[in-house]
Amino acid sequence: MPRKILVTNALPYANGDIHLGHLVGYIQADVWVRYQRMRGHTVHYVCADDTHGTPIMLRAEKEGITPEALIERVHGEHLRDFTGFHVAFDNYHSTHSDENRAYAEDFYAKLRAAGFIETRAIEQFYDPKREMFLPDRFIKGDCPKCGAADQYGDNCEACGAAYAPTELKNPRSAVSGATPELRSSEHFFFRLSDPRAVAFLREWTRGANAAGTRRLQQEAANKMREWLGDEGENTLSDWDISRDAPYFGFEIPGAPGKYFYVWLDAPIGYLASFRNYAGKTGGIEVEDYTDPARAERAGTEMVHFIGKDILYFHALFWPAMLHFAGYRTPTQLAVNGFLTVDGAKMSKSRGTFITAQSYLDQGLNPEWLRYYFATKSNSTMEDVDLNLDDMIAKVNSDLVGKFVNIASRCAGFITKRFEGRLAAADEAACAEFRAACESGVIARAYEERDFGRATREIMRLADIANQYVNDHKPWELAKQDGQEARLHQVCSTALTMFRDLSLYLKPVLPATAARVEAFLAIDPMVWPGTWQPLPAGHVITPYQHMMTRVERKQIDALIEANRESLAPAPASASSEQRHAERQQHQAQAAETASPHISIDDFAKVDLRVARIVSAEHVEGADKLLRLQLDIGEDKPRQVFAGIKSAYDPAALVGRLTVMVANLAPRKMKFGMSEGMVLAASDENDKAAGLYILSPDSGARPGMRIR
Ligand code: B3M
Ligand code: ZN
Repeated sequence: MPRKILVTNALPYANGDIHLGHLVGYIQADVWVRYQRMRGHTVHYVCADDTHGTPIMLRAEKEGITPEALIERVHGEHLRDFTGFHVAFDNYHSTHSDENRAYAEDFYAKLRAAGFIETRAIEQFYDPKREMFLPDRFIKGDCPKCGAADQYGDNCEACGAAYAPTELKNPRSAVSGATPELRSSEHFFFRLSDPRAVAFLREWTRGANAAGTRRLQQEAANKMREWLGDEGENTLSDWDISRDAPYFGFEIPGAPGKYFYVWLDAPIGYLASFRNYAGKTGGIEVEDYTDPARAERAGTEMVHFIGKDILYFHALFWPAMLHFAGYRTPTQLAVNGFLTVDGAKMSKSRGTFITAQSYLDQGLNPEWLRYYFATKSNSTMEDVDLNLDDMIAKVNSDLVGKFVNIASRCAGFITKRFEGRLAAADEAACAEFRAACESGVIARAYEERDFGRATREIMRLADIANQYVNDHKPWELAKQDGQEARLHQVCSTALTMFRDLSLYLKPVLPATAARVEAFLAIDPMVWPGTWQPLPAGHVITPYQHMMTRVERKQIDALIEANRESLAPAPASASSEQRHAERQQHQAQAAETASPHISIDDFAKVDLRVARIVSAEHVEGADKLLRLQLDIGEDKPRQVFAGIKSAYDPAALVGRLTVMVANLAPRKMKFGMSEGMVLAASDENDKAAGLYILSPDSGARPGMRIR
C-alpha cells in the first residue's frame, strides 16, 4: 500500500543565516523523504520561513528597510542554502502569507468557540521612549544576585542565576537605553490548563499512530511525562498568544492593536505552505491531510522534523491547537539533537559557527556533509558531533576509498576491452548483496531514521565488494593471456555491486547517484523488491570521476572564513553561546602554556597505511628513492624518501608502510613530493641504520593511523 505523507521541517527564523547546526535536521528529513519516494510512496515535503515577531521588526528598522523587504531577502538566502545542500522541498513558503493568515484566523475562531481563549491583564516592562513592550531578551541590567552589570533579562552570565526581568537592578531597554516601566495590558491566552487539554495531551504524547508507530521518540515521551506531571496533577500553564503593537505579525480579528504571537502562527505555517503548494500544483486534496475524518479515511500521515529545543511547542501547544480547532494531529515527531563541532558548542571566535553559504562558497561538496551527518544519525535526540578530522577520514575512506574506488578500478576495462558491454555477473559472488536486499535490513534502518545503521551496513557491503576486486585482481587478469572472459565477468560483477551501493546511498548522495545512473546508463534507481544484477549485454558509458577527497586544508580554510575576531560577541548572540566562547578562550590560553600537545593537535597529522606500488633510484640524487604510494586514492602519490642508504628499491615494492598524507606538497628538484614516509633512526648513532615502519598484517592501504 503506497503511503501518503506530508513531511515538514522546522521553519527557520527569518533573521539569521542557515548554519550547519540547522542542517542536521534538514538533511535527516530530506534523506528520509528521498528514501520514502524511492519506495514508491507519495511524499509532500514543505517548509517556510518563520517571519514574525519583535526581532525581525527591530532588525528591519536597523537596516532601514521594511520587514517585508527583509523577509523577502532572507527567504531567497535560505532557499539558496537548502538547495545547495540538496534539501529539496516541494515548496518553500512564508508565514507572512495569505494562506497563513487565513489558517491562523480559523484556528483562533475555532479555539475561541470551543472555550479555549481567555483574556487577562498582565504587567510587563514597557520602553517609554520606543513606545513598545519589551521581550525579556531586550531588557538588560545588573544581576539581582551578584550585581554583575549588563546582564540579560532572564539569567546572569557571571553567577548563573535565573530570574524574572522585573528583578533586574537598574533595568534598561536594550532597544533605546531608556529605563523601562511596568505597564499593564490585556493579553489573549490559550487555556492549556483546561482539563480537556491536559487529558488530551496525556493521551496523545503517550500514544501511537494508526500504523502502530509511537508519535514521540522514547526520550521525548519521557520529557513530556515530566512536563505533564502525574495523573490528577495539573502542571500546564495557559499560553500567552498575543502581543501588543508595534509588532510585525497578524492582527487579531476584532482586537485592534493586538497581534498573534509569532509562535502561534509559526507551526500553522506548515499547513499554509502545503495549501500554497496544492494551489500551485493542483490534484492534491489538502483536507485529506488536515481534516481528522478524511485523514483517517485516506490514511495520510503528517510528520514533523524538529530540533529538541522546540519540542515543547510541537508536543504540547501544537497538537492541542490542532485537536481543539478540529484539525488532525501529527502522526509523528522526528526530533534531533543539537550540533557540536569537535565536541564543543559552535563558536564564532573559533570559526566553528559555520554558515551553509560559507561551506558552499569554499567549494566543499555538500554530499560530504550529508554523508557524515547520516553516519552520525541514529533516530534519538542525542547531540550530533561534527568531528572535523573524523569527517575527513570517513568521507575519504568510505566514499572515495571504498565506494567510488570500485567503479574506478573496474570500469576502464569494460570500456577499453569490451566496448562498454557488460558480461553476466557472477551471481554467487553477489550472495551478500542479494541477501541484504531481500532481508530489507537497510530499508528498515532508513525507515526508522537510523541512518548510521544504514550506512554501516552499506559500508559492510562495500568492504565485500572491495574484497572481491582485490581477490580477483582485474589489473592482473588484464595482463594474462586467455583471461578475457574472467576479466569481463569480474568487472561486470563489481559494477553490479557498485550499482547496489549507489542505490542504497542514493537518499544520502542524490547528486552522486544521478552521476552513477548516467555512467551506468540506467533509469533512476528505485528501491528494488527483488535483487537483479545489471543484465549481460547492457552498455555503460565511460567512467567519469565521481567524487574527490576532502583535504584538511579545505576544512582549515572553511574555519578561517567563519572565524570572527575575539572582540566581544555581538548583542544578538545568545548568552549561552557567549558563555561557551569565554570558556573556550580560557582553554586556549591554557593550552599555549603547556609543553604537551592536545589530541586535536595530534589529529591534524593524517597518517595513512600506504602500499609501495613502485620504488626507484632517482638520477642525480644520492640519498633519495622515488616511491609511488597507494593510499586508496584514484592514483598513487609520488613521494621522495631519503632512504636510499638503507633499502634496495626492488625489496620495497608491494610492502605496506606509513605515510603522512596531509603534508603540503613540496616541489623538489626531481618533481613533486606529495607526502612523507616515516622512518626510525638514532640521531646520535647513524651506523645503527634507518628503518621504515610497517603496519601489522591485515592493514589495508588508506587506513587512518591514530
Ligand atoms: N522558527 C525556531 C527558532 O527560530 C522556530 C521554529 C518554528 S517551527 C514551526 O528557534
Ligand atoms: Zn549574577
